[in-house]
Amino acid sequence: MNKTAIGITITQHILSQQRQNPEATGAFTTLLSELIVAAKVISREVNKAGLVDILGGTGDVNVQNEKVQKLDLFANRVIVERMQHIGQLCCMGSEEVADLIEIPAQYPKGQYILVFDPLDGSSNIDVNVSIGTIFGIYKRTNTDPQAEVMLDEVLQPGIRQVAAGYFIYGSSTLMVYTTGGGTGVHGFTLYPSVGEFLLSHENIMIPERGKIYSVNEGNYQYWDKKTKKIVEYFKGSENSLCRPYTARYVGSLVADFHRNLLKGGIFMYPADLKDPKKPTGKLRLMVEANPLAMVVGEAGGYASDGHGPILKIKPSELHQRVPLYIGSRKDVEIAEGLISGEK
Ligand code: FBP
Repeated sequence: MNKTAIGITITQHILSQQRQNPEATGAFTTLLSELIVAAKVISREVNKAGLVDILGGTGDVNVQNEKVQKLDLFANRVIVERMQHIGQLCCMGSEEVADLIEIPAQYPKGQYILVFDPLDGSSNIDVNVSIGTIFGIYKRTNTDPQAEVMLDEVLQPGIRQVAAGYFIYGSSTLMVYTTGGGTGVHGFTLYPSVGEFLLSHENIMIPERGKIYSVNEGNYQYWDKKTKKIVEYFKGSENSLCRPYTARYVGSLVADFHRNLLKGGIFMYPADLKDPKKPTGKLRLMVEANPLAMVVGEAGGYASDGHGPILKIKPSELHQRVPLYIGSRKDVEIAEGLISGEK
């Protein structure tokens, strides 16, 4: 790909990927390009969050029974408003909205399904810690574009995603995405004065084994024996490193995941008994685990619920939660082995 005076832009990159796919119609390019516009708007708002009345909560709780932050709502609204009119989607699913988001009748519909977490790490918004947007894209299973979208069409296993990725709003704004199938995982950094995402991390591959473990040990007492054994494995010396892994935990999934993607390591949000109503952990399968599982898989890593691949789970509901072990393949396989008792 020809490098221009400012480097390789995300649009250039998406178009070059499109040219490699003979069936491509440009629909996917339009979809991704509009999502990027939404992320730029969110990034601008996040960057000035401390200056305007956008910090703090709305006083409402969302479908997850969690406090809604003002920026959550803003991000959700921006994505829905940007994406609903492009004519490439048949519906959307958001962490912030209980049911499927339909495409208003006045707009044309398309063959893609977008699921997203508009602002991940919302508990970190007020304290200026990196937060992000996570997304996964599927194709409809029903070939009749006019047919009404049924929830079951959206509840596809993560392996069916045609693309996935995330934006991080941190020291700089970054986009990382993949279209799978060996096309690789690529990172782009927003160049503020140009307002364009430029290729900064090409073909990201995660180290096979890491030196970092990320988990909220504050939940230790709510874990079962096997889960405690996993964390003790990484923080002890009887492991592949013969010394403790380094503990790092930001509390924003995108930030913890991204660090480990570049440096190697394992992020864990195990099942816990903290909230008997949520025995399967905190993180959402469709809008958090699946997109990151596609990214890490394409980068040579692995994502498991402790018993098997996240990407193979058939979702039973839109806001289903799963235990998540994700990152360097050998580290996640260790965790899986300790849970299944093979280790
Ligand atoms: P949301 O902010 O999108 O609800 O995401 C959940 C999350 O904030 C993740 O980003 C993070 O990994 C996790 O929850 C932190 O949970 P805890 O505070 O229990 O460690």
